[in-house]
Amino acid sequence: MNTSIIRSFRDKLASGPVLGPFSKTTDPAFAEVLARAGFDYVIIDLEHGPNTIANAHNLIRAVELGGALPIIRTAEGADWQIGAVLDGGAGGVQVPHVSSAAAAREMVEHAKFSPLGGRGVCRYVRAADFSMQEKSDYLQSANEAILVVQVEGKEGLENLDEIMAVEGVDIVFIGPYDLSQSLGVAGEVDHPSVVAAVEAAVDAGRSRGTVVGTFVDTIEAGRRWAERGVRYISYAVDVGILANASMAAVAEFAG
Ligand code: 3PY
Ligand code: MG
Repeated sequence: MNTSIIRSFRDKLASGPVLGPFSKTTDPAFAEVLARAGFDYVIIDLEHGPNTIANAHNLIRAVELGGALPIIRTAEGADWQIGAVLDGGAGGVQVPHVSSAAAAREMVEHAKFSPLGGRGVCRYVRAADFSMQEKSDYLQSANEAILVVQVEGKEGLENLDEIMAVEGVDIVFIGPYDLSQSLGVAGEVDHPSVVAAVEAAVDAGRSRGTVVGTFVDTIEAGRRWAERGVRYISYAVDVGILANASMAAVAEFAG
């Protein structure tokens, strides 16, 4: 775990916006490219995509090497992955499908050491420099890792205020795709009901002082949401960025 990257990320997040892609590739070279390109963070995705805990540890190393914050999105219902990736040195975890304050509190319990939570303690892990870090320093600084909870369904929206109030949650991320499905307009992330839900979350975040995040497929949408007050912008997915650049090259060559 690289505390200086976490601290500079927190500093930038305080005024925002921060920008980062999801990554579904398995080769650390791709994760390193994203980080070196200047994104503030990279989300290594264990919810969708082929990555495992073992190669997530190497992807975390690669993102750190490129100077960005490595965040891992855990798979739905796989709360055990939270401690496993933090042990690997993740600078943050992002948990999908959180729909109540009780569920958000449970994630804090998994992600934080005492007094904030009850994360399983082991210092023979990469995050503690394999036991070379001073014990109390490790147990304290480990709690600086970022916790993002994804609210992406009707029930979560109903409980948004209570979820935002949970101590230990740094960012409440609205997942527009799952939300669009939950609102009966699957895939229509620009549908007025989805847009209104994200706007309401931004307003709730502003009045509570909670950072709100969301996903966008385009930079244009990212700028729009940033202007509206979203401070954690997740822009696209590495394979999609590669697909767009590849198709554009083919089209340009064809003339
Ligand atoms: C969603 O939109 O549902 C996400 O989880 C982010 O892409
Ligand atoms: Mg989702």
